[in-house]
Amino acid sequence: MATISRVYPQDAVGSRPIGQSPPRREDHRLVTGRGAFVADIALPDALHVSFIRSPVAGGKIAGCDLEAARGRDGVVAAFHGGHVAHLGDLAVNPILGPVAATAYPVLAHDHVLAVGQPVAAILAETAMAAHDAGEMAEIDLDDSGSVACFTPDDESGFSPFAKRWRQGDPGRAFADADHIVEVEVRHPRLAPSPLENRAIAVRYEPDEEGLTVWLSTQTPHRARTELANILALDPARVRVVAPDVGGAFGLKASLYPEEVFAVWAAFELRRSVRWTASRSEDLLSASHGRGLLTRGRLALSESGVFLGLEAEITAPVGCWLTNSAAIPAWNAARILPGPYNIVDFDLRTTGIRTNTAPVGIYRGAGRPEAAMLMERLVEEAARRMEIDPMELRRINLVSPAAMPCRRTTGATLDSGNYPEALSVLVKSAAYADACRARERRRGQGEIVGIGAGFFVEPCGTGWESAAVRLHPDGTVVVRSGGSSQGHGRETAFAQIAADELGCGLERVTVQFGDTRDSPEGIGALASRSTAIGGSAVVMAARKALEKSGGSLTPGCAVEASVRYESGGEAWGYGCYLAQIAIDPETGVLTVEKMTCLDDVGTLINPKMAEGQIRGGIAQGLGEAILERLVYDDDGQLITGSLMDYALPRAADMPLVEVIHMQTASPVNLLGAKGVGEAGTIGAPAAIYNAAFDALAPLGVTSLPLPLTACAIWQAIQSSDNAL
Ligand code: SMO
Repeated sequence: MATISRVYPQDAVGSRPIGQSPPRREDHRLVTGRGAFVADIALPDALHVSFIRSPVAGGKIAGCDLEAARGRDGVVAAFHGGHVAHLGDLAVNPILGPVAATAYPVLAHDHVLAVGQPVAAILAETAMAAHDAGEMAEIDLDDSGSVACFTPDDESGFSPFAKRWRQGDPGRAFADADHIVEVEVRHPRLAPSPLENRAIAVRYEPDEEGLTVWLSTQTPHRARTELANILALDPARVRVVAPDVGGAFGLKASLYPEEVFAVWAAFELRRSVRWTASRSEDLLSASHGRGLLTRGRLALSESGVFLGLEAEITAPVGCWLTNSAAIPAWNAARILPGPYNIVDFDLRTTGIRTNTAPVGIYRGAGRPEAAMLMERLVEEAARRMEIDPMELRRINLVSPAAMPCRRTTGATLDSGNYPEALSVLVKSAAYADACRARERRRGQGEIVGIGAGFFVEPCGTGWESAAVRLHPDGTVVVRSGGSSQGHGRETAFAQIAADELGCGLERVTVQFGDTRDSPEGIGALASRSTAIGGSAVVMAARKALEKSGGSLTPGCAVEASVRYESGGEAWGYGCYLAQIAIDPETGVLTVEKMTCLDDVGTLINPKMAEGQIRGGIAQGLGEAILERLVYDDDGQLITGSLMDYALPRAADMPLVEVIHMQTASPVNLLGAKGVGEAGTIGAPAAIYNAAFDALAPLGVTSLPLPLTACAIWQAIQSSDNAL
């Protein structure tokens, strides 16, 4: 369905390159089949890897016989855990403090921890030969007596990290409260599902005894550093190239054991090696998202003022810890109480090791969970107290005068006008009319609901690098330490550089993603690319222009390289309104319309921002009504293909209306905030709230996620006022 897009206030767009919506310069190449993804990299003579994976969720490896596999036609080598047991561990970001028990072998050694864990690997001349030979491998697994934990509330779960933040006096807030509401949310475990599966191609470089690694990754420099560490190689001998990346959504932020193996094998065999995951392999062993269990209590005064918040977040991390394993648990807690003015709070967050695929960051990475919990509390309180939920939000939002708003969690809301955003949304969505229409339709027997999600989107701290070179012929080359996961960095960085230099867009070429040619950098994650990566481009352009005496056509090439350090975290925010209808006969939920107000700070390219919002809404809609990875009681993944795991399709999308507001962030040079995750944060909360609103007249008080037809139908049948 169509998208309506407007900028508020309307005169906010000028004629500079920033703020325009030139078409994405990468698109023609990509939609005409001229993209170069990892699988397109030609490596004649490369060996193909096939992994043999654990069929059980726990157990001792009693034997591993690869002789028969080695004897097959085309097979060059076969390895088991013992061959790679000496390799170093994958690094874990200690954002919640030191992480306990992170060890994870590249190939299982001694025991297995989850279904799908790689146990052995075959290398052959073709992918088919490697796969077929894998069938001959004899792995003897003794799974008697193994104890497994699959869900975050499993008592047997081991906790690798935990944290608690208190501010003010939450005990007193709850003692003084006139109303207390409680909410529990079980977030379905999700498959990030980028279009392009994980893929790696490694070329052994005999001259320098080095490796060139084409990797579908969001973080090429980190991958290079980690690979060098794990293999005990000089980083100068490892070059990582992220070519076109077909989506990532957090799944490609961390390095995987399969990828480490491919690189090790190339070095060991002194031959090129490649591996492309199948969709089922990704569903089984790439990192999952969400799966958290969140509980919250909100204390309110007689008039609806929020007095205090308690929250308990439990996050499954899976059988091994990805680099970003602690991020969802961190974000889901530290973002609370989101856009609301609550001084007294007590927030606890805990990671739980589970015998499943790893759970890591997935577009939103804790932000959707925080927004969902907070917004469910808000609308539950509104229903209980019979206050309009928008009015309840209005009286509790942090005011612009209170910014920057610092919290003991380390979060600092930098800027924005939340109350104005709410009022713009209420007007744009014709909220009062929508409420009247809802009553009218209810009178005619329809099940319809309206729900909102007000959210914040922190978009990263730290640094990014950039280099800008001015050529005598007036052309400009921008090199960024950031990278692209398909989200239009070539276009946005070109606009930013052209704007700063005062030149035409067509003069600017943008390069990134190659550790040999790009300055050391962070990458494409955490909604940080524009705010931090873009500000680095501004700074480098300014410096280059200074160096050239202000001339865009210097006598010789002039280059400036910078490492830009962000002055803090920029917080995007928005409010989404979902209007839904439920078929009383079947329970099928239809999102009829989604109205979105987003403040992403300075808008670089409104069309691309809208694309991010729309794509995020599609994924958020999947999270709310369709998607769930399911393990059975033995730890078998029973949603192992896209026949069993329901991704949203074009026909599931509602009419989307996007309204852009722009409050420049004071913490970076561009005044930009993130937008990459907005849709995945606002949409699920709004849809879930709308479902409760729709079903409240029937007496439904609890609804599982996702809101499948089956789940809703059952809720209707078991409600007090069943039809
Ligand atoms: S979930 Mo993101 O790629 O930081």
